[in-house]
Amino acid sequence: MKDIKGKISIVMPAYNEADHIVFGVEETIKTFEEFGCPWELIVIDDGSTDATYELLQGLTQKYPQLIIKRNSSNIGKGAAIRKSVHFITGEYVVFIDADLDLHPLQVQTLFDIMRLDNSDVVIGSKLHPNSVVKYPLQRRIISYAYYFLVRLLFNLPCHDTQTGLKLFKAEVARKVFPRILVKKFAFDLEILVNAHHLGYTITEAPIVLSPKRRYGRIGIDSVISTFLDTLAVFYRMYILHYYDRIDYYRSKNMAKELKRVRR
Ligand SMILES: Nc1nc2c(ncn2[C@@H]2O[C@H](COP(=O)(O)OP(=O)(O)OP(=O)(O)O)[C@@H](O)[C@H]2O)c(=O)[nH]1
Ligand SMILES: [Mg+2]
Repeated sequence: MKDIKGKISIVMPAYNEADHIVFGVEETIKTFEEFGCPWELIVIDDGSTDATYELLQGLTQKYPQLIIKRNSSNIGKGAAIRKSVHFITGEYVVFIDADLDLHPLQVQTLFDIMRLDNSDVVIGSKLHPNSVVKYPLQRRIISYAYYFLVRLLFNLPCHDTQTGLKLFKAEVARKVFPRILVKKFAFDLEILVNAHHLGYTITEAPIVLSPKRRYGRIGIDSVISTFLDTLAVFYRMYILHYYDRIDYYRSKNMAKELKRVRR
């Protein structure tokens, strides 16, 4: 990795990825070895019902820096990412999808942009003018519609919040991830809304996206839950001011819990 000093913690959420996980892990490791920087790879298997976990276990002997965490049941990508903050030990945090629709070589571009723009967060964006995105029309329409919704509701300095390749300075991740409440796909938005709210800078990077699956797995239920969760983030940010009073809410919950335990 050019001009970057410090360890990189790569967080790879995985759910029912038996077809892609071995290639995803090995290719990511190979890429970071070639970068020549210190790294750790944390794969979070989120209650997969296929062979994902067994395949991951098979890889741990070969790769000692590979850390596997497993949830006994599926808690959602957002909840899994939130959990990852407890395990990261690097100076930088990279999210990457296990299916490797976005090849890890592109992480170099994200680091270059972080350095040049002095950004705290750099996100891959399907809507960047230099991005190459081989995406079905239906997904493009959903992407644009979501961009307009986010633009209407939030004053974010980015267009596409949902791409599965993101780079954070670790101190930003440690500050922001524990604030996530969204368990499913709108967690990306919740992270960026909070990072922006806390004054961290966010820059977009071009990406090359080549989907492995002919038919995406994101169904109408995910679209609806993302829409509802997005409204919930808006409500918490601008009406409830939850994120500003997070410590107050947490201490209130703790007081309630103490009362319950003492009873
Ligand atoms: N931890 C966790 N990871 C998940 C969950 N659902 C999906 N993922 C992972 O999140 C990443 C993105 O999910 P995908 O299903 O590929 O979503 P997508 O890339 O938008 O859609 P596709 O076109 O189907 O690839 C992959 O690495 C998945 O394994 C989940 O419930 N929990
Ligand atoms: Mg994918």
